[in-house]
Amino acid sequence: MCDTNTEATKKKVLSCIQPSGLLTLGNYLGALKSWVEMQNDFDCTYAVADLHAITVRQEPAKLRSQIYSTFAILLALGIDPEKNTVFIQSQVPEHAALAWLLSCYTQFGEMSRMTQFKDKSKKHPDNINVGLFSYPVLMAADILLYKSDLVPVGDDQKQHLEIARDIAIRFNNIYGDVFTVPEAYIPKAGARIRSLQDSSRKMSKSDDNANAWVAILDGRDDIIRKFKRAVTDSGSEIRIAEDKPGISNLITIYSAVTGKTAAEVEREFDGRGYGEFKLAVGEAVADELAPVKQRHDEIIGDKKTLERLYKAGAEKAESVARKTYFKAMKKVGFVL
Ligand code: AQP
Repeated sequence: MCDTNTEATKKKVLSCIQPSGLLTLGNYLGALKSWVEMQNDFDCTYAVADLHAITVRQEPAKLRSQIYSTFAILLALGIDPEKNTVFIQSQVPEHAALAWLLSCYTQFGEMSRMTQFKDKSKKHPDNINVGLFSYPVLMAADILLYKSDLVPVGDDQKQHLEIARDIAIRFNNIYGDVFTVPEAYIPKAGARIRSLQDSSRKMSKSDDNANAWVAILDGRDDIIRKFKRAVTDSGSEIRIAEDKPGISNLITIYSAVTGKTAAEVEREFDGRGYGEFKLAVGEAVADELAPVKQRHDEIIGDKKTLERLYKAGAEKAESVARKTYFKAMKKVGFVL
């Protein structure tokens, strides 16, 4: 990326991750690895999106531990809390407050078109709550509070970023230049990782089948066992192909972890069987994740430092968020 960037001219990036389960290899390869890289080129704000996580019912003790753990993983990966703003969303009340304001500038019709709401409603038919429906407005608040220029998005989030842009433009058209209109950013690294048990689905931390995903904090034996059990396809050749979604997924993972291209991986395993390949992928993933787990465990073990860091992160975030929120409130006509 551009090395003429100075601190003052660096573009602002906002990215969030939900503590709705144990973070997976999918979260790591698809998002977190590029978060680490982005901190060198951008002014980054990273949040543990715990408010978003309760659109699906969470067990309180588990949620709390997942929030701590997610925050600790960000630090364990090498995201620098001094250089960036790293915080827990619910500790900055302006997120929920701005979301209410923005929801009054969002049309029911445009929200009804969100495909993720339709998908998640099908997944949780007994809990189709209003928060699940208005989730993109909270996401718009997350983005707009920090005057974010860029938001890294995968395919599943493009529609939500569009809504954030539409809301910002609509608000600015009424009240003047209040919000920065964000752009989508497609990070260089960003593999889409599929479930190890059903290659038609993405690897998801909320998947009930624990063999379908690898947690960043899984131990070596568990990781290798899950890869040994991964579904593969008919035939025995190790190559990327549409009719080989299981093996293609494993090649994607192996190449993301080792830095080898898919063609190099195919050559390396030419003539060797699925069993040997699955073991190699498991070992490579275990090697990659082991230091992250070790560092995470150290951070989690030092509660005082952890607390100091997330409180400092929230203060830093709020000092920016408050300004944007008050500006919007004032424009609308509230008494401050
Ligand atoms: N399988 C994946 N492959 C690549 N990237 C992925 N991401 C998630 N799964 C994969 C990326 O991780 C970032 C954070 O995601 P999130 O936690 O905010 O929500 P999500 O996309 O809904 O992730 P999950 O694991 O599927 O969570 P649940 O099961 O709670 O819905 C995003 O950048 C996402 O693209």
